Formats: sequence, structure tokens, C-alpha cells
Amino acid sequence: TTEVVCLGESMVTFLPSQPGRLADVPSFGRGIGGAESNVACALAAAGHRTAWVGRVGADGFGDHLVETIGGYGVDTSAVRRDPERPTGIYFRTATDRGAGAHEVAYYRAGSAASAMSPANVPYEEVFAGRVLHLSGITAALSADCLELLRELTAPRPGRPLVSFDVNHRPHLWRGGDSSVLLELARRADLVFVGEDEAEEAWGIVGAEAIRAALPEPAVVVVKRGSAGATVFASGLRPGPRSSNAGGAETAPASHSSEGGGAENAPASRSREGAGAEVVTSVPALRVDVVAAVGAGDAFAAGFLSATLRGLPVRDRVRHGHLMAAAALTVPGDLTVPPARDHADRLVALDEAAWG
Ligand code: KDG
Repeated sequence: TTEVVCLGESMVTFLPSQPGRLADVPSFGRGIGGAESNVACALAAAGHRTAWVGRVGADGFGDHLVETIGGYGVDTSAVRRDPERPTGIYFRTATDRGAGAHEVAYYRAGSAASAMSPANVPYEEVFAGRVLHLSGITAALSADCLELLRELTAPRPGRPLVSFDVNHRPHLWRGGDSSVLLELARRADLVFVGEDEAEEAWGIVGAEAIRAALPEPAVVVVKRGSAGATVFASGLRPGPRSSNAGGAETAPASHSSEGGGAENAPASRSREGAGAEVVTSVPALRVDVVAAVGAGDAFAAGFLSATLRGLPVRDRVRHGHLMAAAALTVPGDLTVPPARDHADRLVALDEAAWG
């Protein structure tokens, strides 16, 4: 069975041959991007059964995405091809050693993915995993896509755990109302949000205020860049899966390949624990940043992977930081994360290494 289903737009990405302004970059190399498929690829590389659901054109770029994402071991069988609309693409610039802002030029208006809607997305496949991972990027693509996210995050019996990365992309919201991202985040079970994007998108300042806006039972991961991340969770502990009807409140069950048993089950918010808020802050690894794009996706993948394995909250964050560090130190959006046993050894290093 699938552990994680990720839904969203993927694009062919054009990475510059050298730093500089978009106006000056002479040539670009091809990569792939798309926040949700980045998460899917990193999870698959970390050994999880993962699917990506999206919509691409019936064109060569669509073929390239399906082949490349499939090449990471991600199940792409639910991806739909749109004969009338193209696959989205985007270009971006690089800054010297990753410092400062980069420019992004999207060519995705009217893309195949922007036509995703409640009417054409295969629900059975979307809800087939133990976790459904979504992001706020989809909400910005079109009215249909926003409607789709509303549907997918609506409470329903047997809903998988919904993981939502706010992913506020100011370029996509010009003129739009990004406060809808708060409405969506409030319907998720697990929320990833940057402290900076909460301020930008919602005018909410500081981790405590973010938590107050996203109340229990959601687990909220507030990311503070190189300063680390803080997780707010109440009564988060390993536990067996409860009935389907309680699915929205319960994290996915353990998987036998992990050894089974409550110990290896992802955390669920136990009833006894409800109300006892646990706040865990974990510093990030200090790395020389090559390109920041994709680091948030890698963080989400590391955190989700460790959640699926039932690891303690601190180690979930450390796995997130570790995967983020791997993505921060390459130019593209995606990198192959360290193998699971290697990652576990790094995560187990003491505070002297982790700060
Ligand atoms: O998180 C990385 C993404 O931003 C990148 O891959 C492109 O999905 C993308 C977007 O919409 O910005």
C-alpha cells in the first residue's frame, strides 16, 4: 500500500548556467521542480512507497516529468495528461553562493495542472495513502485548484492524515488573497509553515502566534530558516491506528516493514495526551547554501519520513533538517538524500554536533 500521496503541479525547471540577472543569463539547464513532487521524490529515495498525482500536458515536457519522477521510484500511474493544455515550466536565476534573492519566471498560467479540479482528479488514488501531502501553491493556480484543495482538506470519514505545506509564493498571489492559505492550513492535521511566510501571507508574527492561529489538534511545524524549527503538538506519541472514522484525527498506522508494533507507529494524538502541548525546538545544520529552492520540500520529506517511522519529534525535525541540508547544498530543487541508516546515524549525533 502507498504510504504518501503528494498532489500538485510539477514543472520542467530551467536552471541558469551562471549567477546573474535573468536578463543576462546566457543559457539554462533542464531540471524538474514542483514542491509536492519534490517531496514525493525525496520520500521515495528514503524508501517510502509514494505516489504523485498531477496533471501535465500531452507534450515532451510532460513525458519528461512523468519519466523523471517515476525514475525516483514514485508511482505516477494517477497522473493525468491534458491534450489541450501545456506542461508548466519555469526559469530561475542563481545568486552567488545562494546569497540574496533569486528571480523566478513562471510560464504556468493556463497549464495542464491549473485545470485540476474536483471533477477530474482521481479521488480513489488521492485518498489511497496513509498521508496526503498538499501545498498552498495549488491554491494559487486557479479557482478550480483552490476548490480542489478545499474538497481534499474537508473532514470526511477515512481521510488520510493531511499534511499541508503553506508554501506561500508571492509571485503567484499578485492580486490574490493569500489569507485563504490560513483557511486551508486550519483544516490540515500537520502544517509546515515558515515564520517569514506566515508574516508575509497572513500578517501573523512569531511562532506562538502562528500556533494560536492553527489550534490543536493540528501538529504545527514553524520553520525559521537557519535558526531551526519549532514543533507544536499536543499529546503526540506513538500509537496504533484508530478506526477509519477517526482518520482525520489520527496519524497513519505503523507499517509492518518497519517492524510493526506501537513503537514504530507514527505518532497519533492520543486522547489522554490531548491538551498537553509539547513544544520542541531543534536547531538547523549550518551549511554553505548553494540554492535554497527545494529545501522546504526536503525538510517536509524528512519530517514525514520520520513520522511514518514513529520516531520521536526531535528526530523528525532532525531528519527534516538533514534532508534540507542535502537540498541546500546543490543547485537544483532535488537531491538524493542520505540513505536511511546513514541518516539515522547523523540524527543520533549528540548536541555537540547538532547545537
Ligand atoms: O519548493 C520548490 C518549488 O517552489 C519549486 O520546485 C517550484 O513548485 C514550485 C513553485 O511553484 O514555486
